[in-house]
Amino acid sequence: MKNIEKKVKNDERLNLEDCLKLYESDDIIKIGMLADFVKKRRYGKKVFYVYNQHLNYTNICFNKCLFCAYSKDKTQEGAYTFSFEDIEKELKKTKDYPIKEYHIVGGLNKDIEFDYYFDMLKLVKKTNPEATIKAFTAVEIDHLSKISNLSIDTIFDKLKEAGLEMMPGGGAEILNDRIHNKLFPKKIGKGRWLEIVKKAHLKGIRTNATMLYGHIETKEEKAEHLMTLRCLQDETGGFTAFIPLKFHPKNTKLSHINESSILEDLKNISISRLVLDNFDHIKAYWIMLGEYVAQIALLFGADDLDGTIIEEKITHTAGAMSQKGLTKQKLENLIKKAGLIPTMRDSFYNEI
Ligand code: V47
Ligand code: SF4
Repeated sequence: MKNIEKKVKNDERLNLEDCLKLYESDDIIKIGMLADFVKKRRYGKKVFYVYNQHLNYTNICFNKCLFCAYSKDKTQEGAYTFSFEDIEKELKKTKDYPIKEYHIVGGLNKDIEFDYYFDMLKLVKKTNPEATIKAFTAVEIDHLSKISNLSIDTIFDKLKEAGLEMMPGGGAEILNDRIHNKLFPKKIGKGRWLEIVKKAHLKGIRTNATMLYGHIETKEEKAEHLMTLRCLQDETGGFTAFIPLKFHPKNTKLSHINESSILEDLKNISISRLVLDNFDHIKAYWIMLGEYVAQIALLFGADDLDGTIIEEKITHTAGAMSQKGLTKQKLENLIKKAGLIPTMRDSFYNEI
């Protein structure tokens, strides 16, 4: 730990061995203090949040990831796909709010054609040109390429034309073949996820990156995941934020697994801040962590709380106890009550 502390204070890069040592250590207070030191060195007391809205256009998905409670077959009760009228209705709900970002993701539904994706983005952009469209994970981009027979590069060109400006970080899960084979064999794995994200970066589309933790992964696999992302970031510089995602087991095929502890949640935030030295932002995603753990995470290395969300569906079908959305006031209060300064941002972390 002494050696790691020295490296952190001197702004030196931690290696794989250091990362494993951090995961093996029980000294959460020390790890948290170091991560908070790095966060404060960059941002002082500032904490970012965004006025955003999530739109989950369909929950029909054929991938059947074992950790997912959200996806349904099309004949199952509760299966839905938004018509454009439905999307307009969702957008109308927030017409009086200063939405700065739409986060748009959904399942892989065989009945939706490429034009739907294209026209959906155009509709959203036309309705609110002020907001950034952050849409589709690498998983959806791979699917779009398959159903349209277009190359990934062409898909990006077309989606950019329709209004796509950024991509969320989902679908990475744990970038590891063992986990891929066990938990999401039908979905794209490490190689394809990295290939698509790299292509996005080369097209000038910034993306986030995530890590789904708290299921069957080992410390070594988490460390490998962080190193892989750091390596791609060295190459492209196209990642904006990293978001550790806490696994929620309820209503999934992994419901026998106990939820991660708060200490583990904080450790994942802190270690990602310390190891991902080339990522500007570490997000404490309050939807999955819960409002109050997310608030504590702001003192353990996170500099961002994500946003207002309005209505979250994916984690709430898996038993999340947090609210489905928060007002600007509530987000600001969470930050202020931690002794920090709320800073409203756009998708690219420009202060508003
Ligand atoms: O890829 C699915 C995860 C992800 C469960 O980029 C689950 O700003 C927990 O990527 N328990 C989608 N997690 C969410 C996502 C995201 C969220 C917020 C912000 C951003 C961003 C990205 O949700 C999926 C998967 O890893 N997920 N099921 C579950 N039961
Ligand atoms: Fe489908 Fe995404 Fe759920 Fe996997 S996590 S089953 S890809 S909706």
